[in-house]
Amino acid sequence: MCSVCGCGHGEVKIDGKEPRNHSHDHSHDHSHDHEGESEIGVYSHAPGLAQKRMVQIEQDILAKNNSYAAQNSNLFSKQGILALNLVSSPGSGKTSLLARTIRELGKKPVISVIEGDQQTANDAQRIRETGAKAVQVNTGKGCHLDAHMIGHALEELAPHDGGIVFIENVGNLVCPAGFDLGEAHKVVILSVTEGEDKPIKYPDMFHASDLMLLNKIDLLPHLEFEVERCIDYALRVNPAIKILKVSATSGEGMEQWYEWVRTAHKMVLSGHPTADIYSKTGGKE
Ligand SMILES: Nc1nc2c(ncn2[C@@H]2O[C@H](COP(=O)(O)OP(=O)(O)O)[C@@H](O)[C@H]2O)c(=O)[nH]1
Ligand SMILES: [Mg+2]
Ligand SMILES: [Zn+2]
Ligand SMILES: [Zn+2]
Repeated sequence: MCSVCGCGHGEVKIDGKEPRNHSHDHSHDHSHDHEGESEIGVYSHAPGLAQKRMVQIEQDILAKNNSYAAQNSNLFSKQGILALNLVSSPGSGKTSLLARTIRELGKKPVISVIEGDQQTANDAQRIRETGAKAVQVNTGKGCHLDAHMIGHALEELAPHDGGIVFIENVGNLVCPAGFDLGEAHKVVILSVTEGEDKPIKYPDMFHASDLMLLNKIDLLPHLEFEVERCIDYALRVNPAIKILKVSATSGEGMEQWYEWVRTAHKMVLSGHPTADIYSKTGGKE
């Protein structure tokens, strides 16, 4: 849980600018108390802060986040949009995987992307090179995206009805697990260069995700990475998690991922609840 990440609202930038409508006449009608939120960031760093007060602050942050997440989720369901929240540690291949996915899934459904990073607009630029619309959210010192930032990013993105919105979270396997962005599913990407014990080191993230993509499998011949052990660890923390082995570089296994995305998209379009559609087939391939 992240109440000490210093996510001050003054620092958040959407495509390099202050979020639009920050005179508080938001088109998405979340009730705002930005000053209060910034204060929380400051208070949380105060030495000697009582444990009880910390817990209260965390609960307040999450309650506020959940109400923004509900608004995002309503917007997605009203527009028939599948929203997927991609989470991982830095460098596991999220942007590479997204760029390939956009190129190979084709023009329909229309895909657009919200890119989260502390600094730089590099990833949004990489996505735009595929022809897809992308908005960059820079979180400054903040180490996760929250639902409020996503609300503002959606104002800029104006996603297509019936489309897919991919959200690339800040590279961090800890606090993004606790922040619902209004997405249908969290998808955790773990690359084989990171070690097979990540699921038990960061169980909250693997527990919160419906799908795990084990990426960079093209490198397996060069590594001592035990795939089966990694899968066992993931299933230990989340018996319902679906696991696919992929390589964003070679393309191996990517078709299964596209199939998963297409099925999730169909579920949204047909108005079915999407939360546990894969649990029936969960587990190993
Ligand atoms: N060998 C290999 N390298 C990959 C693969 N996917 C990504 N990479 C490389 O891993 C590095 C980080 O990738 P990037 O997409 O920026 O990761 P992100 O930080 O999660 O967005 C880059 O050098 C990519 O070329 C893969 O499947 N196989
Ligand atoms: Mg990236
Ligand atoms: Zn706002
Ligand atoms: Zn954080």
